[in-house]
Amino acid sequence: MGDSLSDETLEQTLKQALDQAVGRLRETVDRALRVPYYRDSFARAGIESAEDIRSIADFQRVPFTQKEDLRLNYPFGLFAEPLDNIVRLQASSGTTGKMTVVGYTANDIELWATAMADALRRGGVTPQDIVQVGYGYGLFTGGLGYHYGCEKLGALTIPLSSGNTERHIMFLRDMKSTVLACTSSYALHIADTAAEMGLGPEDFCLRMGVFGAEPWTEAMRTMITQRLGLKSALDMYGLSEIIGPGVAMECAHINGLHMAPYFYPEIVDTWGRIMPPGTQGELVLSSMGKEAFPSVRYRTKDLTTLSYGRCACGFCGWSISRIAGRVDDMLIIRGVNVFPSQIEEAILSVEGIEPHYLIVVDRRGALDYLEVQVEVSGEAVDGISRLEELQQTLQQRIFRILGLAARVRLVEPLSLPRSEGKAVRVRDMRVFDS
Ligand code: DLL
Repeated sequence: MGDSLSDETLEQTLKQALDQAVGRLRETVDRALRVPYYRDSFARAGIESAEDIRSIADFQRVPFTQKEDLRLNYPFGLFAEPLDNIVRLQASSGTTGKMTVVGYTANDIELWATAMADALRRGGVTPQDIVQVGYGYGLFTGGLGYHYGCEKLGALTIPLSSGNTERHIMFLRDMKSTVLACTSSYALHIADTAAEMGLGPEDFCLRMGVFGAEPWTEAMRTMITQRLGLKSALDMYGLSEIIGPGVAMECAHINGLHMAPYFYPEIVDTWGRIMPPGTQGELVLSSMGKEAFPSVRYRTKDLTTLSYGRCACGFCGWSISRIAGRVDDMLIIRGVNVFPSQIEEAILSVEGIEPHYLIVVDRRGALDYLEVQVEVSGEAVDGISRLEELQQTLQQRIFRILGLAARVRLVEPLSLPRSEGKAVRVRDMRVFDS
């Protein structure tokens, strides 16, 4: 991060921040100790009371929490408040297993709205803005998380939710929305559908997009910015197990995603060892100040790097880089580690190919087989030689990035499924022995 403080001052600021964090993490541990499951697991690590946490090093002895712990304690086993004090439940879809449920007290809802409002304000959203929320409202934290944050900020908030793309476009035009909040893949779908309806940026008043809930690349940022005529497209990160959106967000200077002061970040390697700043690893998050569902060293499975510093926007604290992917998104194909974002990078570097793609992995005999299905742009459909050229170019780019041969299958425009929420980019048909 750009840092206008001298190294010495920064070091002092970091030391103060860590001292403060220890006190607040001690409170989190104290709260977690109300929960029998945490009490048992902490005891096994030799932590009997919050008084055992006197330094960050002490805190690093606290056992990690994983998604599996939430599942084992489904639905309310990790709540640190009686249900009487819980005013809201949210849940994360159970695409990879049983649903996980999280709870909020009235204070937690307030903290969440404050984190969201602060993040959006830093990104440049103002009370004069009209924010069109295209995240699903319901158990998913996206819709309601944005809703409360935008209202707290004083912006006019339109709870359109996801789906009904034509209505989204009508609202963009008629309500003159200035900010669009949704997943990056849905933003692109809105832009494409608008173009099919003969509408473009000149018909809208959009100036900003706040996208997140799924990984997206810099090239995708450029493409969405152009297609929707935005001045800025910022990245918002969060997860339901921690609170929802609002954990970290880019500011207008695009200088990493600044972490809200209610969360303490660590980066670890596969074995849970703490990694030094700047090294890519798995983000581990703990909450500071949350009541109903204290998060204690939660392993997010998200890959990023961490830095501490001051930004030109005035923020001073921890920032993470864009999420590179998830530990469990990583495909191992013929021994090579592949992240879908690397394939997206290759796709977006070829003109004439659209960022609508599906990665299909299968096994033929003993060998893994990688196919990338990708849509060509309308203009590129004419001419077999042009199509062959596109196919070869993309194959070469993928090979250059991954060192792996992929079969590229060009498909008709609009033939791959569109997503209104998180895009599904991978179909892994291999059967693994467990
Ligand atoms: O996706 C919360 C959210 C809503 C964030 C709206 C941003 C905007 P979950 O459904 O629990 O919560 O999914 C959390 O989504 O662990 C990441 O893998 C991924 N994710 C979220 N934001 C980003 C992002 C919401 N900006 C999981 N970049 C997380 C990359 C993201 N991945």
